[in-house]
Amino acid sequence: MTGTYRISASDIADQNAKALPALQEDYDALGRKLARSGNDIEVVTKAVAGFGVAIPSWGVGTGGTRFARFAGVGEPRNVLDKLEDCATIQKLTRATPTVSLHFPWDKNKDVHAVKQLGDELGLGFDAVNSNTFQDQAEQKHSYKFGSLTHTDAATRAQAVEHNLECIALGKVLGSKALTVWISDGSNFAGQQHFARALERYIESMKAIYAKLPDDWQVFIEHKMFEPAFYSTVISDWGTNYWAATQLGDKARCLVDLGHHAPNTNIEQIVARLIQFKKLGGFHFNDSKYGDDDLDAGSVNPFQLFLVFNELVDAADRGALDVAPAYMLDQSHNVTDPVESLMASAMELQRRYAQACLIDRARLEQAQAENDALMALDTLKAAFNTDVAPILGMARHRGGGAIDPLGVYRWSGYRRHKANERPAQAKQSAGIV
Ligand code: LRH
Ligand code: MN
Repeated sequence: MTGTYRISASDIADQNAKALPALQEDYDALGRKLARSGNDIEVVTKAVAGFGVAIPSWGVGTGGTRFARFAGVGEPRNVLDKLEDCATIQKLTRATPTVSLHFPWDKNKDVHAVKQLGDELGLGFDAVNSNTFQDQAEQKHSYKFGSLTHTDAATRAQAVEHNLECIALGKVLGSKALTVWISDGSNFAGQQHFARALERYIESMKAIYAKLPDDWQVFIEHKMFEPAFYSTVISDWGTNYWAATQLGDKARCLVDLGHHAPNTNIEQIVARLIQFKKLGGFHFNDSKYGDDDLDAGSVNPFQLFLVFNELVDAADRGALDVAPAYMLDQSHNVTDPVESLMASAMELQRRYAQACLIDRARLEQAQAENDALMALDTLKAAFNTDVAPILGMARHRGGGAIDPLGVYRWSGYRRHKANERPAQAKQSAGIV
């Protein structure tokens, strides 16, 4: 797109040249330290270089809550602007090669133009997300009382039709999965019949599943509450798992970390879904209270590390039948979304790299001998290892920035976008 500022490869190379000597020194020192415990730093660096997480298109603009959304400067105006920002995150971190779009938020008059820009920017498209939790202007039937589980058959059919449209858009983009999160539920006891609502859900999902291309998956996303505040139809991993078994092999469970009660043992849910061969993927974020959609690892980094411990353990045991889809799902209300998404992608890499450093023989022995202290100490030894040199070297070798945040701020990217993208008048509320 003419007149669009992009950070250049030579900008990154120039900045890296200054940072490389220190990085190399730290990398060599860490390599010697890890070698003493039998770890080859190059193995972990390669693993990190191969790690990718999808950017949520809806996370690139400033987010908000029901109370307010305080737009920043240079906000993306449409899906094409969003792709430019996603490409900047990938260019600097080399950790986010794909984007997950949300329809109709990312509707564009020509989806082929979206695909073309994605190709030009070297971005792929991960799962597409349907949206039957809001009413669109021209919509015939309202989703106020539900969508795929609505008591009215015409409303359910409309919701099914929307999901089929998302699949059609995804096929053009090269996506291989549809994520279905529905807000269906109730606010009062007695308002909804629990069993009948779930039966209607399965009936609707079967209609969507029947039209899923052979090489696609459908991810079912559970959530404890919000916007429904008494009951939610797909409220927990158990219901999610059962629904996925009712649909078939292409249906798998998506774990959004913020969709559980505080202090839920999410890593155990992950271990179960892996064991039951129904883990489909993740929406990574963090939370302290509800579905806060905060930056991954910003509240409970140890939990994030423990989730990756389950994933690496399963991969080592050959128990991961399908590679899970890694996606971020965050709302950036008070930070520059590009900075938060870069930090979050690198945080995932950090916890993954640390999980790769766990001495699994030592852990297994401690578990066999019920040596609880040694078991935790073995995990903490990896969690407390500063793997920043590994992440920096993986980025540098991949053509990314050794210091993404530093280069991003040095480039004045946001200022350039403020000039290119006139501020949109309306102050609104809501997550996007
Ligand atoms: C629901 C959710 C879902 C998206 C939405 C933006 O809370 O996590 O994944 O559709 O956020
Ligand atoms: Mn989510």
